[in-house]
Amino acid sequence: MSTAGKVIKCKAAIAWELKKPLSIEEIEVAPPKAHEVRIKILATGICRSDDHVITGAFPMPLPMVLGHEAAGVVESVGEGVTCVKPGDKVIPLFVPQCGKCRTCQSSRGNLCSSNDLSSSSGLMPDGTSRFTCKGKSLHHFIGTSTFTEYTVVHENAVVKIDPAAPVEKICLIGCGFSTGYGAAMQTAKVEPGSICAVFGLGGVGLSVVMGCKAAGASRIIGVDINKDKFPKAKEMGATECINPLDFKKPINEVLFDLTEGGVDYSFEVIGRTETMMAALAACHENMGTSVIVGVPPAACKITYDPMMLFTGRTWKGCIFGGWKSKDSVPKLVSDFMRKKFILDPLITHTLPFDKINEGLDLLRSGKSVRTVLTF
Ligand code: COD
Ligand code: ZN
Ligand code: ZN
Repeated sequence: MSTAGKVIKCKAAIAWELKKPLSIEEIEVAPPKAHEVRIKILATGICRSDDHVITGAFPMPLPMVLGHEAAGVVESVGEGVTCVKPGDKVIPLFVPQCGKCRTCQSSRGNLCSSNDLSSSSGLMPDGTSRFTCKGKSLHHFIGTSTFTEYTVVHENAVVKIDPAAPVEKICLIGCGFSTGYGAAMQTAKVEPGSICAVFGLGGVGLSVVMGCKAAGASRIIGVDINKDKFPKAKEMGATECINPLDFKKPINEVLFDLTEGGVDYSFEVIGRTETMMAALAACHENMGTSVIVGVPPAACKITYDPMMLFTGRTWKGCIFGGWKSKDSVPKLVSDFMRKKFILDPLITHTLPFDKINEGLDLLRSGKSVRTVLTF
């Protein structure tokens, strides 16, 4: 019996309060309105940003259905939707692509103005929610909400992918992998022969390493205070790894010496102001570019000597690797299917959806790179 046009009752993980485990409960998911799409989620990764909402570091209105890195299949579509149809395999996009705003119209940017990252309203673009639980309305998370068996997204925030793609792997293209890989390939546009340094070798940092390698970098220096991260980083393409705790000198000076004048590209993939500064200082004073990938802690400021930039360094940041989401996600999935890159080393744990709190604990303890939940 078709569920189209009807309310669907299903299981979802709800964040009712800060710093509490997510609660798995039955929710009601309303049918998609015009230009919206209801998706049956098949696999979702747990990303650091989901946990940032639970800890309060990424302030969002609660209660909320978190999750934003997923793959699924279209269950039904609202009036006027032409980009996908029921049965299509899709990835929800937390950075949408409306195709009409100033950013979408430019060839340079990717942060479509219809995103809900900046506004954090926790609602669909029309200002309402499609989720209820026990008579209470639940918020959506950055236009996606994937910690649920069914979700509703705007048509600008979903894209069709290869039906043969394995959902439990390519769900990472919805956030973590693309964020890191794109920082190197799309934002920095690393050139063949470049010397790169990657600060932070978590899942996103490893994806930066893969991007540097795919771009043909000659040296990829991994930097992490946890040496247990080194073997995997080397497996993914790091040519050498260093631990700042092993040196008396600041790590930017160590990198300066190792590269006779600084790296061509550095990436901060930790989310700390000290390492953002060190990554900038570690790049060549004239030709170096430093990219901020780690989310900066709220309300933190950096004071720096403008001479650092005056001599020619470039300092930039990116969201979702700088990729225009609708244009790039299907291509990244095709690249994965053609074995241009691998995702297996990033997926250390696969758990059933019910064990989501276990997955969050693995993330907090540093035991996992990525946990993927299957439904
Ligand atoms: N020096 C060197 N390494 C350090 C230091 C330090 N001072 N402190 C911590 N580290 C290492 C840790 O040992 C760890 O290996 C690594 O840094 C951080 O890794 P994780 O596993 O905590 O983080 P990731 O790889 O999952 O990445 C998360 C980011 C920290 C990059 C986080 O900010 C993020 O997810 N950014 C994505 C940006 C984005 O676009 N977000 C929007 C939607 S998610
Ligand atoms: Zn994420
Ligand atoms: Zn747009």
